[in-house]
Amino acid sequence: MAEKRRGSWGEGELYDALCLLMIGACCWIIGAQFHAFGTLNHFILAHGLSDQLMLGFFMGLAMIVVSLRKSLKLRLAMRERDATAARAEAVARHDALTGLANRRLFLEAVELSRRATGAEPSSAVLLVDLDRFKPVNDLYGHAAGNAVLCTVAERLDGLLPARGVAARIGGDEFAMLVPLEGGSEALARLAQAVIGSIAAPVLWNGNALRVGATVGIALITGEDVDAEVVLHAADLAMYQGKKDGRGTYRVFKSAMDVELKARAQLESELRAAILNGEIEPFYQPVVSLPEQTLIGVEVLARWRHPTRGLLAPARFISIAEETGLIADLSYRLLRQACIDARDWPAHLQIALNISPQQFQDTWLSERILAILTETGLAPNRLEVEITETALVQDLEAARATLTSLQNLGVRIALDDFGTGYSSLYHLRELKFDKLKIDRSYIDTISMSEERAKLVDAIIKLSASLGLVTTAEGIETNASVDWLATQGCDFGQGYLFGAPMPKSEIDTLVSIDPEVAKSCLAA
Ligand code: G
Ligand code: G
Ligand code: MN
Repeated sequence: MAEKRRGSWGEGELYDALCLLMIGACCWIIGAQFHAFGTLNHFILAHGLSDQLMLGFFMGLAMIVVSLRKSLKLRLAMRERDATAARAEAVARHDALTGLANRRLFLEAVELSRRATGAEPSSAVLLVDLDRFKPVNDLYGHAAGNAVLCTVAERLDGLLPARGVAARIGGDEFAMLVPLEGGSEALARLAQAVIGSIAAPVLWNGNALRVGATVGIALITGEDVDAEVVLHAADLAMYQGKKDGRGTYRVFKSAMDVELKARAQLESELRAAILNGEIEPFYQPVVSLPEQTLIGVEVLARWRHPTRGLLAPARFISIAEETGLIADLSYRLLRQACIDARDWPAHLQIALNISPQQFQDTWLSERILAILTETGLAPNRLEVEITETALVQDLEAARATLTSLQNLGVRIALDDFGTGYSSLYHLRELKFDKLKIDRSYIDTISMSEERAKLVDAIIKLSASLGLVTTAEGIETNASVDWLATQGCDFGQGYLFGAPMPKSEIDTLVSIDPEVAKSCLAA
């Protein structure tokens, strides 16, 4: 299309040409009027030039100017087109925000490197995933997030060895392609330097923004099928690093692939299991102290897997959390627990564990209320257990969610107390109803005087804030007696009963309280 147009007259060009021809003709008329051609005839030429010839000469001159102009314009247009194409190409292969290579260009570079590699790896890919980037974006806004990304890009670029490529391959995901010149030690040093440099705060509008990085490394070998495979391997290694506690680096090992496939399998099974009702509530007795009478239960998820048997939450809760299935799982569990609890004496309470992800949902209390209304369970029979991880993201949002739940009459327990990192801070800032002392403290009461003093201090602290206290993981008569003496209000643990299915807890609640007490202690 463009080729065809180049040779023919464009719009306006014909008009330009006619104008120039007119100007040529005018020059001739003026020249003839003033006898300018006579002088020319006299000096240059022996024979007289006819007027017609002079007219032809001026018209021809005009035509030459026309075609010169046209070719000049064409050349300019072509140059501009090439520049635009080059610019478009650069844009398509670079990240607009940071100016680093984008995923496409990076994959091309990895592919080139892979093809040039023999049996021994000669280069490596470092996948750099930012930790805690989302809170920066959420708390300070996108401009702050962008500032962090640009700074990270600069720092990576600064660490890049000669002939390396740095790229931004996703929202908060960066990658480096580096030659393996200094061996695995140099690679480890580079990974460490990347983690260290990204951990340094980014100054933005007077704020020190802090993110971290987890690095996954994959060596490029000739055996890799293509660049995507290399990147996937680095991704698996990075994922392992996140699991091992962030701010670290891991080098890909083929075992990771096996583990990840097993996890993907479990994930798809879990999806179906939730829909099929394979996740069922187990109930662990909670007793009052010092009477040791049953006052309620904690709801604990169990997966009745068709082939693998009864699975503990440690096997599937984290998967449910990472895949967003946790809310569905949890609400189904709550609905079942509410239905089960309707058969029990009305003073028995149920305690439900809520994940940090669910706590981010601003409709949490509405959803819980809907289930209570639907099943007819009184809100004051429900207790929600949250861990401190649920509170660190956004304190104001947490406060609003806590308050709206408490306004329904639902009580809030702070679970696993003593394992978080800012327990006192959250106790001061937010209003809870109960504090559950983590099992690890109760285990060690009998070990030393210091441990006992610590548990005693937690009980006193809780009382002074107007909260009641539950001790988790009670296994011996000695610890229950000691806890009761210190003023601990409630107890939970194998001494009173392990988590059990509905049929067993039904039996326990249906018998006479005094008999039940001896059953619990047995
Ligand atoms: O029952 P067990 O001790 O294996 O439970 C281990 C952990 O799993 C407990 O600390 C508990 O907090 C968690 N857990 C059990 N059920 C649920 C649930 O329904 N939702 C969430 N978020 N966590 C649960
Ligand atoms: O963190 P959370 O309170 O949700 O943990 C409860 C879990 O602790 C239950 O799933 C149960 O398997 C486990 N548990 C309950 N009682 C005891 C106990 O007495 N000793 C030990 N070791 N674990 C217990
Ligand atoms: Mn709990």
